[in-house]
Amino acid sequence: MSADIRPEAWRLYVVTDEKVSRGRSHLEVAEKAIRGGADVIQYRDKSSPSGELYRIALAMRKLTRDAGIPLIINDRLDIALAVGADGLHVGQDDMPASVSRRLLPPGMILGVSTELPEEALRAEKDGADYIGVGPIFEARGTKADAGSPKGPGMIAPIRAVCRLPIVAIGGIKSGNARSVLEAGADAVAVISDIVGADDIEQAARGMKELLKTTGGRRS
Ligand code: TZP
Ligand code: MG
Repeated sequence: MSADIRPEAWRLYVVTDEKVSRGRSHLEVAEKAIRGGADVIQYRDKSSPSGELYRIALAMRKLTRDAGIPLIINDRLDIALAVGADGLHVGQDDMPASVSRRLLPPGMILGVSTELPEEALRAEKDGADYIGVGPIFEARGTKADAGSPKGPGMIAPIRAVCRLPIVAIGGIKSGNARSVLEAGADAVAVISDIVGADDIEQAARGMKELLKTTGGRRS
């Protein structure tokens, strides 16, 4: 039986980032995170030239397909299409979600980063399949332009207007992940706490266990 790759089934969403991976490649990070139980991998690469992005994304595609895990590409619709990724994730300053939706083949997942209820509402109208909500906690090390953290309390007003799965992001660690699910998120997206850990696999496994035993909206 093939794995359920829909956003509704996600709990642990790991986003790759070579700035905090201490010399480990996107591929190595993803491989270890998957072994530790990541439900979905986002390839997020703000620095490689397009040819390199394509080659890495292709390798990530093979890795995630073999593992039965969905692959989401950050920002780059062309790369997502070129490697047959499962989805694309865009922010408020990227190609508009409505345009991305129109260009993506049916069935491809579209995720949109939001901070405000109006943005979440708009993302849902534009055809998003899930929304990223954050920054919940401090995230400047991995997102230079991250707004100030708003705390888990930012989730409820978004939950109230939007039925899409919510993936909370920004400074999420094992010590605060529970509060995020309890505030109404369906899943957590993590960069530093897993990608920057001494033992990536173990960090992912610890977070996954914790999420499994925390009552969120869908438990
Ligand atoms: N969007 C909002 S915060 C953030 C992104 C991509 C970075 C989250 O990284 P970390 O290290 O898990 O705080
Ligand atoms: Mg973006």
